Amino acid sequence: MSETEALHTRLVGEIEAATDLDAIEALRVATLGKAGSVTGLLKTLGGMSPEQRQDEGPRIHALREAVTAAIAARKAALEGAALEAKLAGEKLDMTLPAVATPAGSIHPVSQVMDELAEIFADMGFAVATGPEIEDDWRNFTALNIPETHPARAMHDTFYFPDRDEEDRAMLLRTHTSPVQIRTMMSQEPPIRIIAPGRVYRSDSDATHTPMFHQVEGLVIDRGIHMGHLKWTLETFLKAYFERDDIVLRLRPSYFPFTEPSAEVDVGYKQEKGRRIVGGNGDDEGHAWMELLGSGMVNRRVIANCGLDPDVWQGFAFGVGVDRLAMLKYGMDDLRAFFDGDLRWLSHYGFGALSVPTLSGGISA
Ligand code: 2NL
Repeated sequence: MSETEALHTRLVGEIEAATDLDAIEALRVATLGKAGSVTGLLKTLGGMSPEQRQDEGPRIHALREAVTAAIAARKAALEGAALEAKLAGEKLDMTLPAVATPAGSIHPVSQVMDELAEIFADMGFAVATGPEIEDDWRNFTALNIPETHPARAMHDTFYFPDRDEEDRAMLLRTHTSPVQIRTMMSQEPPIRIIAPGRVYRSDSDATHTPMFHQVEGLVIDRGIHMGHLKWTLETFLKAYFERDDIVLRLRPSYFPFTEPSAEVDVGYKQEKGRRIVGGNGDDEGHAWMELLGSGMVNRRVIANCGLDPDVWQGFAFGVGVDRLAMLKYGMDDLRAFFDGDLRWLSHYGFGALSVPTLSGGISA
């Protein structure tokens, strides 16, 4: 047996006997490393006579291949064993009952969004979602918000430094309207959707956070008018505030994406320093509070989405989810919504298993 063959037998034996990954790595360095024994043997080939090389060359190359393969095989075996041991140690039977009561709770914003989905589902609305990173065409242009509109200014909108593949400016959506634009462009009317989600505006004080939650609603069909809008909002608010004496007042307003536009006020009264929604705002002790923006979808918006505004009409509305939550559940500071304070969450949070249903109670 040649020296090379003896080395071959010894090295493969040592590799197969290695018991951990550190030992394997040490053997790799000692054999195939820059100053390794196998590397050293390969270097001797250059100084050999052609006959010697023809004789010794295949043996040395076979040695290198065998050592490489043995190291890979032993390494894989050791890694597999380590993973098996780790998995065995971490084994958890998910079918066993919980040993502790879940400590988490449903955030009021999530609860209210679940309530809204349930209420609108009963009126035939689907929930639509879309990306929070949008382009300025879907967020502004399609909605008939002109280039010079103040909402477009850097001051209100978070822009990204880069443009997208279509060379449109990228931004954090300032409202969920682009979700409705996407729906109108991809779905045949009739359309009945609500679009709840996070929106972003460069604004921060006691009543404004740079991220907040909005829900918008959109109906597109033939012959839609403001009567449908008012009935829908009235039915929604009665279900949401869980009382029948909700009185609405529509005031003429202006939004670029609706024409005509109406601001929707709701009657309320002050009780123990807190606003209670309900009753007629013109009655003794009652007042009106602005709650929603709404209107008939502007013909130009319908046309921008590739639909014929002579065939399809619709209404739309938008309302702040955080504000809806505060009004119903009595919080007075918006900023506390996003502090992650466990005391606040355990006080205002909802049980993870209490799902809002119209039959079982919307805020059960
Ligand atoms: C507000 C205003 C509003 C809409 C949102 C909308 C969406 C499309 C087309 C037309 Cl795609 N309109 N959304 C309409 C009116 C008002 O929100 O003050 N929200 C708190």
